[in-house]
Amino acid sequence: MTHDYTFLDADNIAEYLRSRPEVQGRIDPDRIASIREIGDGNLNLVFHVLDADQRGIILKQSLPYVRMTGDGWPMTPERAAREANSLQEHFALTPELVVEVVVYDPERYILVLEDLSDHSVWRDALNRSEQHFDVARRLGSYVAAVAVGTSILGRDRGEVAERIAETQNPELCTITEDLVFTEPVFDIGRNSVLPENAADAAALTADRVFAAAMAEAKWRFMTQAEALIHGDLHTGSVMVRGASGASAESVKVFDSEFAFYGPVAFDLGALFANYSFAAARATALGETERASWALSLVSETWQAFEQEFLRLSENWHETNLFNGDFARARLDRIREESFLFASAKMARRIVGAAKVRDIETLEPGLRAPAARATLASARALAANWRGASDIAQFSELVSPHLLNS
Ligand code: SR1
Ligand code: MG
Repeated sequence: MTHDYTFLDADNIAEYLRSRPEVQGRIDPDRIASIREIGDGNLNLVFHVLDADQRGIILKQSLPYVRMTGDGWPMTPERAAREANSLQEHFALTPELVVEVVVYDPERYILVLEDLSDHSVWRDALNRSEQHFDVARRLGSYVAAVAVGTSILGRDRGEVAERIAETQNPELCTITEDLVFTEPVFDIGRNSVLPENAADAAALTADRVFAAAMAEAKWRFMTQAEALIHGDLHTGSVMVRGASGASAESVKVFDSEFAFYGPVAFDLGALFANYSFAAARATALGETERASWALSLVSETWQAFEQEFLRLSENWHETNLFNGDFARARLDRIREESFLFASAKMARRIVGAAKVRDIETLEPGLRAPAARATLASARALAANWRGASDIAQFSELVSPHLLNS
């Protein structure tokens, strides 16, 4: 396959930086000391570049295919524009919680990002059994800021109409529609589980309640253009800085190439599912207290989301019809949808094509029970998401599976 733009590599990065005046003052392209490829996601190239004064920068480039599978799965590199655009909009709303885009290069699909190499990917920190406090709270307020600040609740309706048109992201949304909603129910040949989990996967496939829930989730994902959501807000899309056992010094959301105008609850559900993976892993490793802590993050994020959403509702765009009662009714709907989307996100990471290291790096004797517990949790949420009126119900539904009692 031929491509009409040059991919970044260690031999051409200095020259590239020299060609970008926007990076002057942030890094010296004539004194590059190190270049490391640090991309560990499913899609892109990511480089960390340091100069001789230890000043750094991140370069992220979209490939015209899915990195996870190679060039047999073509994918629009325009996703980099979606990411740059959404990061900039989210940064304007909550600069302390979103990575800064230094410059976006639409010809080579490159984002130059602030250097966060003193941070860890939160998933990696969790997988090292670390505990960074107050991250979940800050993520709840980030989701609320986006929910209001990019929607007709916080912006002029004409501007929102323009943004909905500008931020269409059908190729990436199709990945989600296939991998997250359809394929956990209908395997098209990309699914896999350990032999020990074959019966669990078969039970999921046979579960008509789960299938009906995934149909509803997919429909809502495809039709509810509420806000410019992140679209892939798992713990691998969050960086944290600071010592384990203390409040995080810094929390930064990144990697929003799946952003589009969609349901706010999709981002919350992604977080809740990933907290559940952390709990399943901790339980597998015998870390009982840490497992409970991981699951408690669901309430921490939700309460912060709710509090910030209600605070913003006092002064949002229209407070006549969209009054306090309306805000609370929205929260009721978002809560139950977050359970629904969490169910989808949990099942897809166990049976589907793109898995998570939380579970995958457990040795098979521990992995199979953790995967089984996660699937059972996904099915419990799918059977009970409607009318979920209290965030504590999330834990009540999944604790019997994810925690050792
Ligand atoms: C082909 S991309 C697979 C997955 O990686 C991303 O993180 C998204 O979750 C996507 O579904
Ligand atoms: Mg990603």
